[in-house]
Formats: sequence, C-alpha cells, structure tokens
Amino acid sequence: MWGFIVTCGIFLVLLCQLRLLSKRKSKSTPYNALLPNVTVFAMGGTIAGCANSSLEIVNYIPGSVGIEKLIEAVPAIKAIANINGVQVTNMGSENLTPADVLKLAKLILAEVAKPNVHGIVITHGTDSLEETAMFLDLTISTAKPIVVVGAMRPSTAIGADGPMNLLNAVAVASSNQSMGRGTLVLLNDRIGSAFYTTKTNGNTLDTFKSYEAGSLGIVLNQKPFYFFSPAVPTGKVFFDIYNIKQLPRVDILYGYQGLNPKLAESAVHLGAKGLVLAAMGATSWTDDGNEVISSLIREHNIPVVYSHRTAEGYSSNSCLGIPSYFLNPQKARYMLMLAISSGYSIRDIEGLFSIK
Ligand code: DAS
Repeated sequence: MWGFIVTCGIFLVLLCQLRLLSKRKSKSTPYNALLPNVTVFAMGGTIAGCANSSLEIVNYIPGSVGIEKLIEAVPAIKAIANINGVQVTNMGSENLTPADVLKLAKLILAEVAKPNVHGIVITHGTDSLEETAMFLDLTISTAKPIVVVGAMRPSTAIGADGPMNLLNAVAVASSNQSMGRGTLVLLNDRIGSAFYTTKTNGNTLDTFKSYEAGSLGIVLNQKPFYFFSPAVPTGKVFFDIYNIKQLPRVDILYGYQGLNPKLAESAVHLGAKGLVLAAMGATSWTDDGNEVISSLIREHNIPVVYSHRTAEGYSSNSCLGIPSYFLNPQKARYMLMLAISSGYSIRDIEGLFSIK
C-alpha cells in the first residue's frame, strides 16, 4: 500500500515539473536565426504602469511591470524579432536624471557595437521621453534603428496603447527602412525624429508631434512606411560620451511678465554651468532680466541659450545669448550639457545651434 502512495506522489511531482518546464519553454520562445535581434531597454513609465481598474487612466503607478511581462503580453513580437529585454530602471520618467540617461546611452553604445544586434527599443515614460530621445540622438552614432516608445494609458487600461506601441517599436527597430534616421520616437502609429518630436498634450494618445518637421512616417500592420529617404536633421552633430562620467548642471528658466531676474543668479550660484531660457515669443526676455544675464555671461563666461516657450517657432540671433533656433528648451538643454562636457567654447556653441 505505502509503495503505491509513494509511487503516485513521485509521479505527481514529476508531472508538475514537466508542466512547469513546458510553460517555461513556451515563455522563452526558441531563438529564430531568420529573425533580427532587437534589444529592449526598459526605463519604466506608463507603458509599464498599473491601475486598480481597467477604467482608470489617470491615477496609476508607473513603472510597476517588468520588461519580461511587457514582452510576454505581446506574443506577436516574437514573430518579428528575437528579443533581449534589459531592465535599466523602472520609474516615472519625471524622476529620471541625467545620470540615468547617460548610463542608458552607454549601455546602448555597447549593444549597437555587437554585430548580431540589429536594433534597439527603449520603453520609457512619456513625460520626459523627448529629453532621453534627444540625448540618445546626439550620442549614439550608428545607422542601426534606435526607437524610444511609451504609452499614454497604463497596461491595465481598456484600450491600453502600450502593447501595440511596443509591437510597432520592435517592427520599426527590425526594419532596414529605419536605418540611418537617427533616434526615433514611436507612439500612436507615428514615427517621429527624436530631434524635433515633443509631447504636446498631457493626456491624449496623439500627444507626440513635431509641428515644424512633421512625422517621418507611420506604422501599419507592423510595417513602417517612411515619407522620406533616410536623413538626419540639418546640422546635427554627435558627442563622444565615452569619457564623460557626469554631465554639468544646466537649468531652464521660464519667461513670463514680471519674471524674477534674480533666479538666473541663483541658478548659477547653485552650480549651473549654463542656462536655457524658455523665452517669450522668439527670444524675448525682460530688460532687467537681460541685464542680469549679460552680467552672468561677463562674470562667469557661461553659455546662455535663448529658446522659446512657444510650442513652435525659431529663436533667431536677435538676442543677448545663443539662439536655440528650432530646439525647445528641454532639447536645447541636453545639447548644451553635452557641448559644455565636450569643452565647446561659447562661439562653438553658437555654431552648434545655428541652422545654416
Ligand atoms: N507616468 C509618466 C511618465 O513616466 C507619464 C507616462 O509615462 O505616460 O512619464
């Protein structure tokens, strides 16, 4: 009798092990040599967010789901590429720092150097997505596709946009048509350049736009369609970050009626090595504000970039400092940080921003 019970027990344990093994096997789909290899770096954000109801799209916890689960939630991905998921951080992107972005860029540089890696996807919160995308566009010199993707609804929501955005991002990163275009931003079926695409709306699915440059293309049924041949923004340069250990502090000051000119002084006293102004109109700053700016430039020889608080527009050279031309403040800031890190003079920085 006891022999029979023990035999059954061993049989049941073996059965569970087999089921578990088969489940585990189904999770890690076998490598397919016919497919491209795409590495997905996960940073967190709404795409990895969870709410306590499928109706909730405002109150949720970003960065709750790991990259493995995000990939498992879209089995169709494995028919497009072999995926290697890397969890770098898992947080709301408002809390990412330049140090996090520098670390990510160095991980990507190492990954794109591998001959068997065809493309890169970065899953990211949308609030500061355009900043990370800009930094990667200025530091990852490769023809391989680099695609930054996010979502405007948490993964638990009805009609969550994350799974389709992730699927499309992998499709874009796997396509030869995406090569030689710099870092790309993909949400809501649209492909935009990292250099010009910005978040225009705090809530809607179609929030990422580049008003002046437009989209580069769209994705339909996991196939990218581009409006132009591969090209990169006029005058775009690359910065070598291999020896950069820490980025300098550069702060952004917002322009408004009666702005406090002393804030610029405080920023410099608190360690800013450069300033970016979100100026009114093209490059308008108050007279008393400009007096402080010009004394800071004189006394500290710091670069001050005049960008614009307007969603669109062109900050030309009719200002005290360095006009940002088409770049918005948050994008101009990373370009200025990299220029300072690379030892650019103020005159070099003027040339960097000017679109010939
Ligand atoms: N949770 C915010 C973020 O991480 C918004 C988002 O991802 O959509 O940026």
